[in-house]
Amino acid sequence: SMQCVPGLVLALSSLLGALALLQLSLYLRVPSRYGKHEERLCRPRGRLPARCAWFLQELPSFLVPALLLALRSPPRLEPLGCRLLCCLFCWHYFYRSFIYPFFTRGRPFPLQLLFFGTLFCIYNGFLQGYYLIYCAEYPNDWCTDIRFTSGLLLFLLGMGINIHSDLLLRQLRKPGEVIYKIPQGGLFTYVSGANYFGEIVEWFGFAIATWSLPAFTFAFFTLCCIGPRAYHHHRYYLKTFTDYPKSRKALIPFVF
Ligand code: NDX
Repeated sequence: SMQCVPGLVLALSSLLGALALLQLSLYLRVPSRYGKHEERLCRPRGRLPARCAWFLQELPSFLVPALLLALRSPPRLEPLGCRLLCCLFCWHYFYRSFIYPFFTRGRPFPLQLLFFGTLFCIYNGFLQGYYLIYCAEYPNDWCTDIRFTSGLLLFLLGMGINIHSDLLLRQLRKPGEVIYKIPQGGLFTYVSGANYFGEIVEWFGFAIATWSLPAFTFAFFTLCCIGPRAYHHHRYYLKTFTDYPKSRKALIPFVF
């Protein structure tokens, strides 16, 4: 049966960190080509409806850690912290693969990015799940540690902001519509990338709660992946809408 190989965790985390830097260098200047940044010329054959694409792409990040948690023998019952943290991760990806896609009104998603996105979700789902189920060691009172409690609070706050902002974006369109409007309400009052801000807070909260290399590396990856995207969304809005609110920032309220 599977065991903890610390070198594997280190290697997979390092590669994830390297991918994060690669993303940063790729996407600071040009945005990743999906949603509002997709080239208009793209052939419709190279795309899948947003609903299927987000479901397929995000599902492995739910399934892989859930299976690792369920199938570990002997089952890991102690400490409670490990299972709780693994469940938090699965909970987010349950939302992202079973609830978010069902309601999305997004444009069809490019197959090529879907392929890489799926690979990424398998990779990261394995890394986070494997670490928490097979490697992590927490004292039995981890659930009352300030890192666990403050991290959990940030995670929940970020998830709340993320889900609320996803909802506000969705309500900008009637079913079947594919136009872009100025997002209003919630944290969109302050930033163009409110959903991204929530997601970043969420994963840094998760990193603090797990206090682990894989989770901090994933939070950093998220920052490098959707941070630049928030900046490109912001520029797109400024270019497209002359009446775009001048005080709104790209990603971090009042700052940037
Ligand atoms: N999926 C994370 N990299 C990504 C897919 C793309 O979960 O090759 C990472 C995730 C993947 C990426 C994933 C990993 C890296 C990849 C990348 C593609 C290339 C890259 C594979 C897996 C890569 C290397 C080099 C390392 C190999 O029509 P539409 O779609 O624009 O409609 C949108 C709508 N909307 C509006 N409607 C009306 N008016 C407006 N003004 C509107 N603005 C937006 O709202 C959508 O239907 C919806 C949301 O749009 P948008 O653009 O704000 O968010 P989106 O980027 O689609 O993300 C959706 C949610 C969001 O909550 C975000 O936080 C979360 O997913 N997310 C997204 C990306 C990554 C991620 C989280 C993470 O890293 N944790």
